[in-house]
Amino acid sequence: MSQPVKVAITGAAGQIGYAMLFRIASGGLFGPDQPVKLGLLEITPALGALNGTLMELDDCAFPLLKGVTATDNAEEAFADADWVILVGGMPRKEGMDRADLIRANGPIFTGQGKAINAAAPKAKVLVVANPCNTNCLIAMSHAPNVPRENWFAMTRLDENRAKAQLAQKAGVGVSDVTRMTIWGNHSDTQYPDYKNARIGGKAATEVISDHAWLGETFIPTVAKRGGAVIKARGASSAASAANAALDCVRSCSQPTPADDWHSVAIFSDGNPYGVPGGLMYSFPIRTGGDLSCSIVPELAIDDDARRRIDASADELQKEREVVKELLGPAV
Ligand code: NAX
Repeated sequence: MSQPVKVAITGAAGQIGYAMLFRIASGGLFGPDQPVKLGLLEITPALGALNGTLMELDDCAFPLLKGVTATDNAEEAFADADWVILVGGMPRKEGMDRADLIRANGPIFTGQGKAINAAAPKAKVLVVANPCNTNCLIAMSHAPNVPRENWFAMTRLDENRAKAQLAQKAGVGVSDVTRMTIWGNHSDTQYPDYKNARIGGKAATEVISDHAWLGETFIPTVAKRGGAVIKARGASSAASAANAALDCVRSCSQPTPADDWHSVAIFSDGNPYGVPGGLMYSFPIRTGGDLSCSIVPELAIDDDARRRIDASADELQKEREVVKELLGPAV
């Protein structure tokens, strides 16, 4: 058996953490032959709850799980991690707008960026905690030793939601939907790009003849799906978010199948689509044979798409402005 892969997770006692840990420990992330170690970070008051989760991990007797560290010390949790998944944060409370949430959560990512820089400079990092694009920018800015290519913010849940909507509308299985891009921010301004998506190898716009649905219903359904789940379930999307995080890490850790791509936010400097630099922006991404991620170039962008791509970039620039005092030297 190979050496264990270490995955560090923050907010490990939260809803998404709970939905994620057991799947990673059972081989659901790296496969049935890859041992894993976990580094779990929580705030001090949540360590008791995290201890209960540890007891359950013990009680699963997972053969692949070769060690768990549970702590309120970030450097200890991150030490020598191969992947760090930043899930922990403060949820939006009643009366808080997006800027309040950004200001409340920003400082967490200053400290965690520094801790990754010190304890796990070779790690790849996926930020899930919202606002995930801007939190990722803050953490990255405090980690000059960690290559910029190693930083990702999650839009995979949006991609998966978009694929499911298109598949249901077309009456096909989700694996028939490929080339699904989420452009921009993990927020209502995201652009789920059905115009470049394919269904069974054909343009989605050819397979789905109801263009009014594509233009008017599909995009807001995907963008507002999180709110719809909260309304129906009385709690936020935890299992599907955990699943998306695993999908995202996997897609960034293995070559992308020919003729497809995946969506994840990366640092926007030098992108081929005219998105301003200095942002964590979601693009169509292919992971190459050397496991580096690159933006799929030369996709058709019409005026409507351009407007949407720019609107999401504008929102991210405003978020960057809100946190400018929290940004470190690495951006
Ligand atoms: P929970 O409130 O259940 O869990 C968050 C956990 O983070 C708590 O256990 C809390 O103690 C811990 N925490 C708080 N501050 C911390 C710190 N400084 N260090 C370590 N841990 C800390 O939320 P949950 O439902 O698990 O959601 C977690 C985050 O994911 C939220 O920010 C949420 O908005 C975000 N989401 C992101 C999604 C995405 O697609 N990018 C979708 C799902 C989700 O909304």
